Amino acid sequence: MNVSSRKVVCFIGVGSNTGDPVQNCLEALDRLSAGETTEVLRRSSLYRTEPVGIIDQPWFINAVVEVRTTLEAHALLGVLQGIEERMGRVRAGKGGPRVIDLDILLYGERVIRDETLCVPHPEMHRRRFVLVPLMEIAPYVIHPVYGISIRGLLERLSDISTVIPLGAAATGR
Ligand code: PH2
Ligand code: MG
Ligand code: MG
Repeated sequence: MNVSSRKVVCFIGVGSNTGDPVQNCLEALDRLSAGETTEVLRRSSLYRTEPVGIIDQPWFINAVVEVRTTLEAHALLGVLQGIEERMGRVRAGKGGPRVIDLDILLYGERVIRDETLCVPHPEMHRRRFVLVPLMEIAPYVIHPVYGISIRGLLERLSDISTVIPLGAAATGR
């Protein structure tokens, strides 16, 4: 196979807690599906989640999506940041309210640590709002740093913040 056409399966975290967070997440998913370089394979349910970190902010809607891409990891990050910008994201303080947040959780089995990108996402194994949706679509995927499945990470998790699946009726899909 030609190296340039090799595809990598990735998992992307989707989150929003301003405006209409359900619509914002669905719009981001539509934009990812429409992209020529990203093919959406599966998506989790949407979840209503208690804020983690800065707790004095609105609850989030979170989801995780499995994507196959021809893009190299930094190029994928650029595509995600482009979607965030076009959806009106303004880069305010770290961890505060946002119209849309698209994070690369896993990029195949690659481990990347540089100034612009940390993959696997450095917080993913600690966050219930990531692991619960990921468990829904990828329970057996192994975290390439810890060598533990998503199911295993969730069993060991100490984060007890609330994560509630939204009924299918609420999302209209
Ligand atoms: N994102 C954060 C900080 N805290 N809490 C929840 N529930 N969901 C998020 O997506 C989230 C958060 C920073 O990216
Ligand atoms: Mg984030
Ligand atoms: Mg982010």
